[in-house]
Amino acid sequence: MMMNKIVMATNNANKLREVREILSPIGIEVISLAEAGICCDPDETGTSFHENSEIKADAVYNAYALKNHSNIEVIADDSGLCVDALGGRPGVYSARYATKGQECAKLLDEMKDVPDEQRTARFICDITYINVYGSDFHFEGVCEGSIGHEERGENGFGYDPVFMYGDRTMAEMTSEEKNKISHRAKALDGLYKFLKEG
Ligand code: ITT
Repeated sequence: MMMNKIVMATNNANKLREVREILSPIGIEVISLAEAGICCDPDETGTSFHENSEIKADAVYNAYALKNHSNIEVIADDSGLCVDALGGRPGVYSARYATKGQECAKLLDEMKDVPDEQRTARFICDITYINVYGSDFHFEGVCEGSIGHEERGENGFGYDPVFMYGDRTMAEMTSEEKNKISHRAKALDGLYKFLKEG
Protein backbone atom coordinates (compact mmCIF):
# COMPACT_ATOMS: atom_id res chain seq x y z
CA MET A 1 0.00 0.00 0.00
CA MET A 2 1.36 3.45 -0.91
CA MET A 3 1.52 6.07 1.83
CA ASN A 4 1.66 9.32 -0.10
CA LYS A 5 0.29 12.42 1.60
CA ILE A 6 -0.70 15.03 -0.96
CA VAL A 7 -2.19 18.52 -0.65
CA MET A 8 -4.94 19.23 -3.16
CA ALA A 9 -4.88 22.73 -4.63
CA THR A 10 -8.60 23.31 -4.98
CA ASN A 11 -11.34 25.47 -3.50
CA ASN A 12 -14.01 23.21 -5.00
CA ALA A 13 -15.34 20.89 -2.26
CA ASN A 14 -16.91 18.49 -4.80
CA LYS A 15 -13.62 17.95 -6.60
CA LEU A 16 -11.88 17.34 -3.27
CA ARG A 17 -14.56 14.81 -2.30
CA GLU A 18 -14.30 12.89 -5.58
CA VAL A 19 -10.49 12.85 -5.52
CA ARG A 20 -10.55 11.53 -1.96
CA GLU A 21 -13.12 8.85 -2.85
CA ILE A 22 -10.79 7.66 -5.61
CA LEU A 23 -7.39 7.97 -3.92
CA SER A 24 -7.96 7.08 -0.27
CA PRO A 25 -8.88 3.40 -0.93
CA ILE A 26 -5.54 3.04 -2.73
CA GLY A 27 -3.53 4.49 0.13
CA ILE A 28 -3.09 8.13 -0.92
CA GLU A 29 -4.13 10.63 1.73
CA VAL A 30 -5.45 13.89 0.29
CA ILE A 31 -5.22 17.01 2.47
CA SER A 32 -7.34 20.10 1.87
CA LEU A 33 -5.91 23.61 1.70
CA ALA A 34 -7.56 24.39 5.05
CA GLU A 35 -5.94 21.33 6.65
CA ALA A 36 -2.58 22.39 5.24
CA GLY A 37 -3.16 25.89 6.66
CA ILE A 38 -2.96 27.59 3.27
CA CYS A 39 -5.24 30.09 1.54
CA CYS A 40 -4.61 30.07 -2.18
CA ASP A 41 -6.75 31.08 -5.16
CA PRO A 42 -4.46 32.19 -7.99
CA ASP A 43 -5.81 33.78 -11.19
CA GLU A 44 -6.30 31.10 -13.81
CA THR A 45 -4.70 33.07 -16.62
CA GLY A 46 -3.82 30.06 -18.82
CA THR A 47 -5.56 29.14 -22.06
CA SER A 48 -5.48 25.35 -21.50
CA PHE A 49 -6.40 22.89 -18.75
CA HIS A 50 -2.71 21.97 -18.65
CA GLU A 51 -1.58 25.55 -17.96
CA ASN A 52 -4.26 26.31 -15.39
CA SER A 53 -3.74 23.15 -13.36
CA GLU A 54 -0.01 23.87 -13.25
CA ILE A 55 -0.65 27.46 -12.12
CA LYS A 56 -2.78 26.19 -9.20
CA ALA A 57 -0.38 23.41 -8.19
CA ASP A 58 2.70 25.67 -8.35
CA ALA A 59 1.00 28.36 -6.25
CA VAL A 60 0.18 25.88 -3.47
CA TYR A 61 3.59 24.20 -3.58
CA ASN A 62 5.24 27.62 -3.15
CA ALA A 63 2.80 28.84 -0.48
CA TYR A 64 3.38 25.68 1.56
CA ALA A 65 7.16 25.97 1.31
CA LEU A 66 7.09 29.62 2.35
CA LYS A 67 4.95 28.89 5.39
CA ASN A 68 6.56 25.65 6.58
CA HIS A 69 10.15 25.83 5.30
CA SER A 70 9.64 22.33 3.96
CA ASN A 71 8.07 20.82 0.86
CA ILE A 72 5.03 18.65 0.29
CA GLU A 73 3.53 16.83 -2.69
CA VAL A 74 0.70 18.71 -4.40
CA ILE A 75 -2.02 17.94 -6.94
CA ALA A 76 -4.31 20.32 -8.80
CA ASP A 77 -7.25 19.54 -11.08
CA ASP A 78 -8.24 21.81 -13.92
CA SER A 79 -11.26 20.52 -15.74
CA GLY A 80 -14.21 21.53 -17.83
CA LEU A 81 -16.83 20.67 -20.39
CA CYS A 82 -16.12 20.98 -24.14
CA VAL A 83 -19.22 21.01 -26.35
CA ASP A 84 -18.68 20.35 -30.07
CA ALA A 85 -21.65 22.43 -31.26
CA LEU A 86 -20.21 25.41 -29.36
CA GLY A 87 -16.72 25.07 -30.85
CA GLY A 88 -15.39 23.51 -27.61
CA ARG A 89 -16.93 26.05 -25.23
CA PRO A 90 -17.20 26.54 -22.30
CA GLY A 91 -13.91 24.58 -22.04
CA VAL A 92 -11.37 26.22 -19.75
CA TYR A 93 -14.00 28.84 -18.91
CA SER A 94 -16.48 26.25 -17.55
CA ALA A 95 -16.33 27.61 -13.98
CA ARG A 96 -16.93 31.16 -15.27
CA TYR A 97 -19.59 30.38 -17.92
CA ALA A 98 -22.56 31.26 -15.69
CA THR A 99 -23.49 32.09 -12.11
CA LYS A 100 -22.95 28.97 -9.93
CA GLY A 101 -26.06 26.81 -10.12
CA GLN A 102 -27.17 28.35 -13.43
CA GLU A 103 -24.63 26.68 -15.73
CA CYS A 104 -26.94 23.83 -16.82
CA ALA A 105 -29.90 26.10 -17.55
CA LYS A 106 -27.71 28.47 -19.57
CA LEU A 107 -26.17 25.62 -21.55
CA LEU A 108 -29.55 24.03 -22.33
CA ASP A 109 -30.83 27.40 -23.50
CA GLU A 110 -27.81 28.00 -25.71
CA MET A 111 -28.29 24.54 -27.24
CA LYS A 112 -32.06 24.50 -27.61
CA ASP A 113 -31.94 24.33 -31.43
CA VAL A 114 -29.07 21.85 -31.70
CA PRO A 115 -30.24 18.41 -33.00
CA ASP A 116 -29.41 15.21 -31.10
CA GLU A 117 -26.61 14.01 -33.37
CA GLN A 118 -24.76 17.31 -32.93
CA ARG A 119 -24.91 17.38 -29.12
CA THR A 120 -21.66 15.48 -28.52
CA ALA A 121 -19.44 16.76 -25.70
CA ARG A 122 -16.63 15.68 -23.42
CA PHE A 123 -15.37 16.40 -19.93
CA ILE A 124 -11.61 16.91 -19.76
CA CYS A 125 -9.43 16.90 -16.65
CA ASP A 126 -5.76 17.74 -16.33
CA ILE A 127 -4.12 16.76 -13.06
CA THR A 128 -0.77 18.33 -12.21
CA TYR A 129 1.26 16.43 -9.63
CA ILE A 130 4.31 18.09 -8.03
CA ASN A 131 6.71 15.85 -6.16
CA VAL A 132 8.64 17.00 -3.05
CA TYR A 133 11.54 18.14 -5.24
CA GLY A 134 9.28 20.52 -7.18
CA SER A 135 9.03 18.61 -10.49
CA ASP A 136 5.68 18.82 -12.31
CA PHE A 137 3.96 15.87 -14.00
CA HIS A 138 0.64 15.94 -15.91
CA PHE A 139 -2.08 13.32 -16.30
CA GLU A 140 -5.09 13.85 -18.56
CA GLY A 141 -8.47 12.12 -18.57
CA VAL A 142 -11.35 12.48 -21.03
CA CYS A 143 -14.95 11.31 -20.68
CA GLU A 144 -17.04 11.31 -23.89
CA GLY A 145 -20.79 11.93 -23.76
CA SER A 146 -23.47 14.31 -24.99
CA ILE A 147 -25.71 17.11 -23.75
CA GLY A 148 -29.28 16.12 -22.86
CA HIS A 149 -32.43 18.22 -23.21
CA GLU A 150 -33.25 18.69 -19.54
CA GLU A 151 -31.60 18.56 -16.12
CA ARG A 152 -31.82 15.12 -14.53
CA GLY A 153 -30.48 13.68 -11.26
CA GLU A 154 -29.44 15.02 -7.89
CA ASN A 155 -25.85 13.79 -7.50
CA GLY A 156 -22.55 15.29 -8.58
CA PHE A 157 -22.04 18.99 -9.33
CA GLY A 158 -21.59 21.52 -12.12
CA TYR A 159 -22.74 20.21 -15.50
CA ASP A 160 -23.46 16.65 -14.30
CA PRO A 161 -27.30 17.03 -14.59
CA VAL A 162 -27.06 17.68 -18.37
CA PHE A 163 -24.09 15.46 -19.27
CA MET A 164 -25.37 12.19 -20.74
CA TYR A 165 -23.18 9.12 -20.40
CA GLY A 166 -25.08 6.34 -22.15
CA ASP A 167 -28.75 6.79 -21.28
CA ARG A 168 -28.21 8.48 -17.90
CA THR A 169 -26.85 11.82 -16.81
CA MET A 170 -23.80 11.88 -14.56
CA ALA A 171 -26.03 13.33 -11.83
CA GLU A 172 -28.17 10.17 -12.00
CA MET A 173 -25.13 8.01 -11.20
CA THR A 174 -23.92 7.23 -7.72
CA SER A 175 -20.50 8.65 -6.93
CA GLU A 176 -19.09 5.09 -7.12
CA GLU A 177 -20.40 4.81 -10.69
CA LYS A 178 -19.16 8.25 -11.71
CA ASN A 179 -15.75 7.60 -10.17
CA LYS A 180 -15.26 4.57 -12.43
CA ILE A 181 -15.75 6.43 -15.72
CA SER A 182 -15.16 10.14 -15.13
CA HIS A 183 -12.46 12.32 -16.70
CA ARG A 184 -11.15 12.88 -13.15
CA ALA A 185 -10.97 9.14 -12.43
CA LYS A 186 -9.06 8.51 -15.68
CA ALA A 187 -6.54 11.26 -14.98
CA LEU A 188 -6.06 9.97 -11.42
CA ASP A 189 -5.53 6.46 -12.75
CA GLY A 190 -2.53 7.82 -14.67
CA LEU A 191 -1.21 9.44 -11.49
CA TYR A 192 -1.70 6.24 -9.50
CA LYS A 193 0.24 4.15 -12.04
CA PHE A 194 3.03 6.74 -12.06
CA LEU A 195 3.30 6.79 -8.25
CA LYS A 196 3.17 3.01 -8.05
CA GLU A 197 6.16 2.73 -10.39
CA GLY A 198 8.00 4.94 -7.89
P1 ITT B 1 -10.61 25.05 -8.37
O1 ITT B 1 -10.01 25.85 -9.51
O2 ITT B 1 -10.47 25.72 -7.03
O3 ITT B 1 -10.11 23.62 -8.35
P2 ITT B 1 -13.06 25.34 -9.91
O4 ITT B 1 -14.45 24.84 -9.75
O5 ITT B 1 -12.88 26.82 -10.20
O6 ITT B 1 -12.21 24.93 -8.61
P3 ITT B 1 -12.01 24.72 -12.54
O7 ITT B 1 -11.47 26.07 -12.79
O8 ITT B 1 -11.19 23.52 -12.96
O9 ITT B 1 -12.34 24.49 -11.02
O10 ITT B 1 -13.44 24.64 -13.26
C1 ITT B 1 -14.05 23.42 -13.44
C2 ITT B 1 -15.52 23.61 -13.76
O11 ITT B 1 -15.88 22.65 -14.77
C3 ITT B 1 -16.36 23.28 -12.54
O12 ITT B 1 -16.62 24.44 -11.76
C4 ITT B 1 -17.60 22.67 -13.16
O13 ITT B 1 -18.49 23.69 -13.57
C5 ITT B 1 -17.04 21.98 -14.40
N1 ITT B 1 -16.71 20.58 -14.08
C6 ITT B 1 -15.46 20.02 -13.92
N2 ITT B 1 -15.55 18.73 -13.59
C7 ITT B 1 -16.87 18.44 -13.51
C8 ITT B 1 -17.59 17.28 -13.19
O14 ITT B 1 -17.00 16.16 -12.82
N3 ITT B 1 -18.92 17.35 -13.23
C9 ITT B 1 -19.55 18.49 -13.57
N4 ITT B 1 -18.96 19.63 -13.87
C10 ITT B 1 -17.60 19.62 -13.84
